[in-house]
Amino acid sequence: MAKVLAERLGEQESKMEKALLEIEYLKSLNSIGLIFPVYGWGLPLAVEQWIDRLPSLPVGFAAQQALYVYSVLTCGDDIGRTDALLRQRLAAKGWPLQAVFSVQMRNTYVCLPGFDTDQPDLVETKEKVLQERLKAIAACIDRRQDSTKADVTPGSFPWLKTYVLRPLFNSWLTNDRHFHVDTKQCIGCGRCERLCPLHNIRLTKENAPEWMGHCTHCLACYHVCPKHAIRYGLFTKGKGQVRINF
Ligand SMILES: Cc1cc2nc3c(=O)[nH]c(=O)nc-3n(C[C@H](O)[C@H](O)[C@@H](O)COP(=O)(O)O)c2cc1C
Ligand code: SF4
Ligand code: SF4
Repeated sequence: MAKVLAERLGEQESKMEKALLEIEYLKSLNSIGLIFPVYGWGLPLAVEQWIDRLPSLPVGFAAQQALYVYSVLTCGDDIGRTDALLRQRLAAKGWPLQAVFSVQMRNTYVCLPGFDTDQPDLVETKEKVLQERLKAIAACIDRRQDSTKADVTPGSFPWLKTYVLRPLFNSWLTNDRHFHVDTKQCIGCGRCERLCPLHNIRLTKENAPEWMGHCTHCLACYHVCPKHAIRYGLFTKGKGQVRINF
């Protein structure tokens, strides 16, 4: 997603973990896009931590630089009030946020009853809509427009989801305590270990994954396993996987 948008806009793509922005570097930029998935109707833990490490902008800096900050939030269904959480977190650092867009993509969340990967026809529909939506978003960004309420999909009961359900979701489910591996299925290929963005998995002497307690719950390990051997408690029984190019 970030790559596609960067290409359309003629901008440079950078992974969040590598882009801890220094004030001096910011002086050379006039627009910054933050592109990340919505987890539990809010920001992924790793994104919250990244924002907290950003430099605080001096008063007047953003206006002086005419800095345009936008965000594209990817989701399976809806974002609740993630846009408000993001705006508030950036504002605490003196950062502006002129535009927030949400886009629906394939759903990766499978760890609760009733949540599963999308059926192929839904994936296809989402993909078609996405292409058109990206064109419209790129045009707005190109014109450095402010977004409107219509640019995000809060879904039903957004306040309840973000401010009541999200804290419960985070304290019970945003961790790796419930991950385990079906050792009869696991072939010890190490794909889960290599793909984990937080290096939170290591292979034991028996070549099975072991989780080390600092997880952002992206589920990349679950989806990338070629043997579908990774489980999250009992909730992933019979659930699908999305294809990950790796
Ligand atoms: C832990 C987790 C929580 C999620 N929470 C939401 C959510 O609150 N709303 C939503 O529409 N999609 C949710 N999703 C789905 C993803 O946002 C969506 O499939 C997509 O943005 C994933 O992108 P990624 O492959 O870059 O992680 C969640 C996915 C995960 C793994
Ligand atoms: S790959 Fe697995 S262990 Fe690593 S952060 Fe994502 S969910 Fe957690
Ligand atoms: S990706 Fe699957 S098969 Fe490979 S080591 Fe991890 S759990 Fe085992």
